Amino acid sequence: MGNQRWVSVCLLAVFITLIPFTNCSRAKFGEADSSSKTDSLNQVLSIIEDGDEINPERLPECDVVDSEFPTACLIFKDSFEREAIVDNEDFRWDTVLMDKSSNFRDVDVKIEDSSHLGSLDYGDKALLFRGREGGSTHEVYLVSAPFDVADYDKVVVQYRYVPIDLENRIKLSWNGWRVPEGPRVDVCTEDDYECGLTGERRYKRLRDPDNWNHHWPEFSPGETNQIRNYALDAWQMQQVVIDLADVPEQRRSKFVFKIAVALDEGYVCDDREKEMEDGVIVDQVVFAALRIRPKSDSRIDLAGD
Ligand SMILES: [Ca+2]
Ligand SMILES: [Ca+2]
Ligand SMILES: [Ca+2]
Ligand SMILES: [Ca+2]
Repeated sequence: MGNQRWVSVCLLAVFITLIPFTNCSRAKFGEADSSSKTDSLNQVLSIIEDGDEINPERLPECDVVDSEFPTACLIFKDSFEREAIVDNEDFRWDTVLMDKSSNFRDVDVKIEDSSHLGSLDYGDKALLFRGREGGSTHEVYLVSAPFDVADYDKVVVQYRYVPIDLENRIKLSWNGWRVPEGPRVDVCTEDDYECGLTGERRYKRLRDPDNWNHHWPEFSPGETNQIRNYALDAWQMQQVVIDLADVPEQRRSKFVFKIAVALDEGYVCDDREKEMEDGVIVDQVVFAALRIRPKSDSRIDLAGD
């Protein structure tokens, strides 16, 4: 891990040094604006080196990026300013499912507005994940659509969230595992069927950790946070950088992730007008791609010049 990181940083340094002196590289930049290239490059470095928060407004969209050089670009962002989380027109999300199938009683994720949630940073709506009061403990999954990221080296999933009184460890009902309460990011590493992206009773495979790599971002429990009654600075950022070298090649052209939230409780007495024993508010999901080295099919001739 440490070595790979150093190799990446060294390669990047070599390319930055060579770019002004290499004739062919100038041609490959085409008409792209040089200040946005520098900006994009700086973001690659600051994300990889420092875990800096991605500002999606500063990134070019990936489908208009044709640079073969290091870049950071935006695949999508979502601030949930609508009614339904997933609709047919939306290229971003595939589905929302519970670990015991869809529409499970009192376990849910819904788009709610600020009058129900409290202060929001991005628009007037956000996602609220909740569990159910009593002994049951569940996970809720927001599953992305497939994306072709084969031309990139890393992808980043980032979101803002408010943890509401979460606990360090809870025990999942379906398998008895102890997991931290709250959100994480899972990446599909098998075929569509194995990951539960197709087929009957897909939720059983969707929750199978043999088919998904789990990424656990740093965890903030928010003991003093309460729905409708938290400070604006209760909003935290979670960011997961996924090295595509860890994702099987056949999955890189249809990369799928899910935001999984584990919770053992929800509203007090399962009454949405009451406070929450546990909840997670999520907003401003950002999905970005990073290219650290040139595309393999168009390498710079480092020996030239
Ligand atoms: Ca929003
Ligand atoms: Ca429960
Ligand atoms: Ca709690
Ligand atoms: Ca709890």
